[in-house]
Parts: sequence; C-alpha cells; structure tokens
Amino acid sequence: MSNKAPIRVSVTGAAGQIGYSLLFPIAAGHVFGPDQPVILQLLELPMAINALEGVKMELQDGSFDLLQDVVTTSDAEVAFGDSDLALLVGSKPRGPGMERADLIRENGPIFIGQGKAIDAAANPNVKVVVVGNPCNTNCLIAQNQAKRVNPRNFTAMTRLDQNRAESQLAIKAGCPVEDVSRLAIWGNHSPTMYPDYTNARIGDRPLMDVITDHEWLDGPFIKTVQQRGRAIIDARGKSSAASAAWAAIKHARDWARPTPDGEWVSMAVTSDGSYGIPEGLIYSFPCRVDADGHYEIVQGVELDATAKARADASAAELVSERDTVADLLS
Ligand code: NAX
Repeated sequence: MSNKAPIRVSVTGAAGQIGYSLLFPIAAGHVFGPDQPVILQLLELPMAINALEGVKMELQDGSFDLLQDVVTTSDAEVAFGDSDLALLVGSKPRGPGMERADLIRENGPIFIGQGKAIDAAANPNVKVVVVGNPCNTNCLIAQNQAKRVNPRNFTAMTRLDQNRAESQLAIKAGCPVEDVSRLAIWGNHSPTMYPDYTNARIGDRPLMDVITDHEWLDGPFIKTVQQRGRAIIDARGKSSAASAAWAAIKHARDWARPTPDGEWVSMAVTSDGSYGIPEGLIYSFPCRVDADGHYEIVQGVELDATAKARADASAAELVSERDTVADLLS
C-alpha cells in the first residue's frame, strides 16, 4: 500500500466508448506508475449518468489497489475540483453530412464551459489533454477561458497519429515498433496532419536508409496514417476507441516522465513561433519532456521544402479553424 497523496484525474465523456477503455488503465497505474494512488473524477451529461454509474460499478469490481475513489457527476466544477490531470474526451461526434466547420461550431461551446470550470476549480498546475474533436481548436477554446492556468498546460492529442505511423513503419521495415523513433506528427489532428518520416530512425539508422521504398513513404504511408480513422469506422462501424484511449494514456504518461534519450513525443501544444508556425495555435510538434514534467518543442529539426509545405498547410487549416471560432475566443 502506497502512502503517497492521490493524484486527481478528471475525465469528461467518461461513459463514452473511449472513456470505457481509458479509465481502467489509469486505475491500474499505467499513467503514474504502480505506487501512485489516483482518484477518478468523471463527468457526463445528465442523460448518460446512469451509464456512468455502471462504469463506476465496474471500476469498483476491478478492485484496483491504486484507485482511492470514483466521483461521478454532471457538474463540471465538481469533476475538475483540485484536478491534477484533466482528460477532455466528451464532445459530440460528427454526424452524417456535417462539415468540419459545423462540428467546430457545435463543440466549441462545450469547451468554453469546461475551460471556465477548470479555471474555477482545478489545481492551477493541472495538465490538460484534449481528445474530443476537433481537439486542437477545442483545446484553444478551453485554454482561452482558463486564465489562472499556464497556457503551456493545455495540450491536444496527436499521439494516436504517432502510434499509427510508427506501427505502419515497423510493419514495412519488419522490425519491432520499439525500434522506430523520432517519427513526429506536425499540425492538426485531421487529414492535413503531416507524419514526418524524413527525420525518423530505425534503431540507430535513418529510417529512409532502411525503408528504401521512398514512393511508399511519400504516398501510401502518409495517406494510410491520415485516413486511418476513416478506415477504422468503415471496418468496425464505430470510431477508434481502445487505440485512442491507449494513446491518451501514453500522452499523459509521457508528459509526466523524462523522454528517453534520442526519442520524441508528438503533442499538440501552443506554438511559440517555432518553425514559422503562427504563435498561439495548438499545433502538434515533436516534443521532449524533462524530469520535472515540462515539455519543450524540439528545435533544429530539418524539414525539406515538401515537408515544410505540408507542415504549413496544416497550420493554415488551424488558422482557418481559429477564424471560425473567433467569437468564442474573445
Ligand atoms: P462517444 O460518443 O462514445 O462518447 C462521448 C461521451 O461524451 C458521451 O458519453 C457523451 O454523453 C459525453 N459528452 C458529450 N458532451 C459532453 C459534455 N458537454 N460534458 C461531458 N460529457 C459529454 O465518443 P468517443 O468515441 O468516446 O469519442 C470521444 C471524442 O474523441 C470524439 O469527439 C471523437 O471524435 C474524439 N476522438 C479523438 C481522437 C484523437 O486522436 N484526438 C481519436 C478518437 C476519437 O475520434
């Protein structure tokens, strides 16, 4: 039995499909380690509270040594009370015929309310991971409301895209996925995102020396990663859930521990103008985390003209998303 103080983890949309796969690994210690107790503070819409009570029963039935309490609520300030880590998963899915801009307008207000509640109730050092789509712009909206929290503490998740890309490269190279490093996602969590393979490595060799089929890298590889969400929906009839939950676990875990030597983690963070990306956008960069849990955008990554154009195109999409919600940012 650990005598450490518990860490409070808030999860929104906790009765949804990602929530269902996300809560159990947190309770099992996959984010903060095997001797760190946690309290789960779960937010749902009133109509999903019954379902959430069922999830709570299952968490209790897991008999997790590290799980000290499970709070279920429809009140965002209760869910974010003294929160140390907030995983913002809940949002409306894209309906048939809905354009991306419609989705942004539909979901934006959710993140105004949650940003305000984080500002009012969370630990001022809370770390926020936005998963609910369009996650980069939702993150921007919530960040804008939470003046008490350092803007650096707001991130959006592109880790699923990194994981997808690493796996495709490992399959192509015929190597274990752990041998693939420095594959970075640049930009928006959308089909414009750019999985930069040009700086990736396999073991201690440049990836492009190992995978010599550069046409595959530049075409089918990028397309597979960019369109993977759609492929999962077509195959499963539902959007990615367990893989998305696992990506959120890895994002949060890797933000709480030093990044191993020679590796990068992709996180959508506030642009400081690095690589000419407009300041203030929530943009996915290769990052490294230090022993205190602070991340830095990796500097000096060489992007050739094609890669830079792709990174810029995704930034342009984010600028247009920001314009779409301009009235929600004032
Ligand atoms: P579900 O529809 O299964 O679950 C969403 C849950 O959120 C529902 O239970 C709903 O009641 C709840 N909810 C909605 N509005 C809420 C609010 N204002 N406060 C609290 N709870 C609220 O969706 P799921 O498959 O779990 O996906 C959740 C979100 O993740 C979606 O926006 C989805 O697009 C996004 N994704 C993001 C990914 C990423 O890589 N960033 C990948 C997977 C996923 O597509």
